[in-house]
Amino acid sequence: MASALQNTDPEVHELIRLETQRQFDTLRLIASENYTSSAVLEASASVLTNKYSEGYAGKRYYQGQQYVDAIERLAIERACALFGADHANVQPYSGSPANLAVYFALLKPGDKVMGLGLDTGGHLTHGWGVSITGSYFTPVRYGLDPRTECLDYDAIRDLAKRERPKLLIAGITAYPRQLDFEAFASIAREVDAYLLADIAHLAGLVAGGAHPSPIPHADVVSTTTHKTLRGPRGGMLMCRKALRKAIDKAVFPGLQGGPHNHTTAAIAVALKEAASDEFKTYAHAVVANAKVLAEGLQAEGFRLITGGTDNHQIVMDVTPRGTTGKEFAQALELAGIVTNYNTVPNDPRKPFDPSGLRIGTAAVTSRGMGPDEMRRTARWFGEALEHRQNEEALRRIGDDVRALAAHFPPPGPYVAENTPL
Ligand code: DSN
Repeated sequence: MASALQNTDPEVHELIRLETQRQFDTLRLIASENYTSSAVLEASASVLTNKYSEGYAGKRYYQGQQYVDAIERLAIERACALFGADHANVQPYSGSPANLAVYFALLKPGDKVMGLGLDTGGHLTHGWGVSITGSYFTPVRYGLDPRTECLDYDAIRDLAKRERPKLLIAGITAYPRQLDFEAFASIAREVDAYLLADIAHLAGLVAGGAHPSPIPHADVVSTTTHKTLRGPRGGMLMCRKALRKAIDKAVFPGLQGGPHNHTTAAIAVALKEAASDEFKTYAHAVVANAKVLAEGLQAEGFRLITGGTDNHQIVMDVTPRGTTGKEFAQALELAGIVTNYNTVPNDPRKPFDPSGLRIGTAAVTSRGMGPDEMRRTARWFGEALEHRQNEEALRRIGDDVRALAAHFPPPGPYVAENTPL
């Protein structure tokens, strides 16, 4: 029987069907992507999308909140319990608005913010020039040790003492090593700055005990909910009790209107899932898979930034192999392996055609893939490099990738016989 969507809008239905198939057939190695559970998707696609709820539980500007209040309270309680936080705000629409709310809560325009440069693995909202955070505030950027390509906490401390930022940000989008939140906190204390830990990439690893937690160290923690945490597209802030009012006020009414209640419900479900023993096993498997994949890629002759990984990410410079990030990412996609091209530290090339690739193991681990599949994947990278200008050979690799993927159905509305929806 045709679905409501199929009847109303066969065009959109067909595009979603094709995307579902693509997600099933390919190895999704984009470090910020994942597969949510069917339960998360169900909450996200619920009638909660029909409700307006400006305000917070118990203090809304619209009537009819008895169930929405309960849902938002559940999400907050689960976030606080899972991460050990004093307070959580689950309303930010995503990671960028969450970070902007922190700026609005703690800073005045023009104040100094110090974060990792986008070109060395930070985020746009950590004070990069094209972002509002780099134009309405005064950015100071720390980088990486040129020799190890790792964070150099002594250099960060020296810079912070010279520049005296009001906000220090510990956060990454393309950096394959653990963050030392304790070291960041001691630097922030020394210069009397607030510490924001942006764990958008790391939240699932933190929740599952596969990465140290920033909670005892940071004044505010921001995150998205859809990367390693495996929830819906959304954002979340956690903070010390003393900042609760300022953070809540900055999210609403400071920056946003009505919260997306369907997303809040889906976040609540994801947080329940993330509190399970199964999720702890998952988080550790994500890191273990990244390490095996990194070793395999090195065996294939690829140069990895920092020489390896201890989170879910691998960043590699492919220019020593005679290609560029963009050319290789396009070749890999023909071979059924989906990544994103990325700058490498001190990249002489432009961001739209950089020297590197960023890959991550959160999504393939959600499919139940393990070390054997990671070793196989590393060999496919080597084969795709060799045949990068041979579309037919790349598509043949794609057939093998699809055959492997069929044995690992992801969570969500996919079925093993490869006929989703
Ligand atoms: N776009 C996200 C990522 O891919 O890391 C960060 O916002």
